[in-house]
Amino acid sequence: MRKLTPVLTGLVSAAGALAVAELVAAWLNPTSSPVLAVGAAIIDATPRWLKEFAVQTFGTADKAVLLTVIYLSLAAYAGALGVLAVRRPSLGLVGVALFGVVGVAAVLGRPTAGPADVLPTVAGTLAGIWLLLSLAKRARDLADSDREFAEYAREQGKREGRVPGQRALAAEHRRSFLLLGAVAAGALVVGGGARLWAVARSVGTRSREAVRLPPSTLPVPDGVDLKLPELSSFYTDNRDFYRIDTALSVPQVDAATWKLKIHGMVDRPRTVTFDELRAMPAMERDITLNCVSNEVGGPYIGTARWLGVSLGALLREVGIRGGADQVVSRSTDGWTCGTPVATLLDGRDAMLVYGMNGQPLPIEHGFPVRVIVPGLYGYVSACKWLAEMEVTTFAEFDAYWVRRGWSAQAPVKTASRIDTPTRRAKAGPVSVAGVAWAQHRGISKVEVQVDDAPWQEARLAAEPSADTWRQWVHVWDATPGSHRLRVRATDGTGATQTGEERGVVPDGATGWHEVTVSVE
Ligand SMILES: Nc1nc2c(c(=O)[nH]1)N[C@H]1C(S)=C(S)[C@@H](COP(=O)(O)O)O[C@H]1N2
Ligand SMILES: [Mo]
Repeated sequence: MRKLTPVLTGLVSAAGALAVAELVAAWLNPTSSPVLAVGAAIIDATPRWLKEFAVQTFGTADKAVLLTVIYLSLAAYAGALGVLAVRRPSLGLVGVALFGVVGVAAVLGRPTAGPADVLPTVAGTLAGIWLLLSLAKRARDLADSDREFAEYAREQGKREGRVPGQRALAAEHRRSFLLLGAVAAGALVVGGGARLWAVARSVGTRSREAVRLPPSTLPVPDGVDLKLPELSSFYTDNRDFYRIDTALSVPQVDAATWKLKIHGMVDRPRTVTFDELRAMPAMERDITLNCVSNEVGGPYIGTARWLGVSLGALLREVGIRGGADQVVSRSTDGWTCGTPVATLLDGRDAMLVYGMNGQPLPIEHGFPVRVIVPGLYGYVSACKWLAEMEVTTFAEFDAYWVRRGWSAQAPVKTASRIDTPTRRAKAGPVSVAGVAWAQHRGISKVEVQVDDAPWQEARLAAEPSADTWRQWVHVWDATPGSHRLRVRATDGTGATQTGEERGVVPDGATGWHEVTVSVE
């Protein structure tokens, strides 16, 4: 145990440093936490293949995995620093300072950083230096005493532990462990408390609680939900709606001070406040949103009732100049996406959204305002925590994911998914059911194939508009044994979903979803 003291010294000092940094960050600005800033910098620097690997391997837990890796690396570094500091305090000091420099660089590298954002890292670094130097001195003194006692015992020819004073030294060791434990526990309470406090008093949470929405005026469409067990419901609950973004800490925006700046190649640049947006004619639509990173059969898709205003109307008001072909949306945390002007103005229900399924837009889904454009993947349209729209050209600007190798143009591809059965079924009639989507073109047909038999047409639920997914069901007379089920959809233009298998890069996966079912 005594041998571990230097390592523990490093670990405990780092925990104390992080706790102080989190506390100052919670009080100042939660996104200025050094760990989150380092994580955000790593996310932005991640090459496409690694991002793909992360999303495919960890799904929406990719952020938790990243934070775990950061904490584990920090722990390894801190443990090594502890060993170093017990031998050479000056090296320990340099090591903590280096940690501080990396933290400050990461924090300042954030697109929204201000000079005050370095304070949490600086405070944490100072606390870390103080803790490491004082705890390491204590550890060194104890180790020195251990050595002296051992030497003395050897000289006197006495057995270890029989030297006068060694009992007191053992007590001293115990006190030292207690001290380390106390600092660690204090760090846990301070750091964890700071995080909870930051979330509870977060600007976004409080601001969102103050938003009142009018009741829905759009009737729930008839016959869109077959209400079959295991089949995705037509509307996706907000808490079940997939979440994909680069934000390690969710941006906290106050609706009261929120502004949308519309500028660039426009005749009448304009700034819109939340109150002004709420005063515009409201528009409510059921629209399906999906992610380009969704594999065939994957979960990154959902349908919600969105409340907001017409984006097309607003863009007509500001007057888009000739030659402009791209609208770049930028979020408060600096993420960007580029949407074709032609798509935004072709009459489809492109929206600035502030309500989702009857509730103010959830913070994770972009509070207070986001964009929704039916028929486009999220990464080229659905900017959350919207701050700015700049009218420009595709030649002039590459948005966040385009710079990382994804297509600038990304209309959604016609696709379909089998929700049930997944693995097993009982012989006899079995409802094979799922969803199909081709937003803004609509779904005209869904077919199911069992093994190598001819494709059979499924029964379609109602479709309120071409902008949502469509449920389907096919009753299959299942016979014992293992069977392969496949699905394919045909969109509103009459084009059938391709069976050619391609990955998600650069503009969305293709191929037929298939499941193998064992029937008993
Ligand atoms: N600010 C911001 N908006 C963003 C993103 C992001 O990383 N940052 N990701 C986009 C992507 S890739 C998708 S698929 C949708 C997902 O929206 P959701 O999380 O509400 O489902 O948001 C889009 N809007
Ligand atoms: Mo996405």
